Amino acid sequence: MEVKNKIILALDVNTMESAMKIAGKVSDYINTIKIGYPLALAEGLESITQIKEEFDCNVIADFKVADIPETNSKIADLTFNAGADAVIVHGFVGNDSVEACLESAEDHGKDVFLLTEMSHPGASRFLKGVSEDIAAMGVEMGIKNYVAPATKLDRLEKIRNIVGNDSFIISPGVGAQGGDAAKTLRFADAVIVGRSIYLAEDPENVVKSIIDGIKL
Ligand code: NUP
Repeated sequence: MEVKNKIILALDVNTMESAMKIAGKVSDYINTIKIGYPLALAEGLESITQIKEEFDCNVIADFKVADIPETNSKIADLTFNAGADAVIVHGFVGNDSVEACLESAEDHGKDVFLLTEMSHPGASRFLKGVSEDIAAMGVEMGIKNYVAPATKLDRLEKIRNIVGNDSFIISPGVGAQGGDAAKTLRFADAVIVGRSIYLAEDPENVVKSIIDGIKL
């Protein structure tokens, strides 16, 4: 996926109105938007279709799909049919569940991002212990797209070493969760930024300053 300025906007707002407004303010700089449960549950899968139509951007559906293979297939099919270019899938559920999403992605000509370790402190309790295995499973399965945390650079680096330089890593946790964009991009290909942009009085300015910080 080609991510303009290496920034993915996490559009975790509750109404289509504010989603459109915020995306509109940064659309000169951002071509990839991540839509997760907040917007999709509030406004339906239509939110994916509408954002894609309005901004002609990449849409990553952050549904952290984590069910049995048969259910995962249905979730992935519905997500891709709504227009998402990629879906984020949990790795801890195992290879058959992930494979179901990969098959759906292949049928639709879309992508899967495999979630390895998460960015919040609580992820250290369970996920940290298995995230390197999850990344290794992804490599065995031929997966090229990964999610790994910007808040734990040592973990991000480890996961980069496992998935290799030809894989594409997107990294959440920059800004509100304390991660730094430039440092994160030493190991990741793009950063995911939500609250620091969509809660800002001037979202465009925040995006511009992230871009300046990355160039340093
Ligand atoms: O490990 C993860 N951490 C994380 O924050 C995996 C994620 N998908 N996310 C998502 O990234 C989270 O749900 C939110 O949409 C975004 C980060 O937003 P913010 O902390 O910049 O507001």
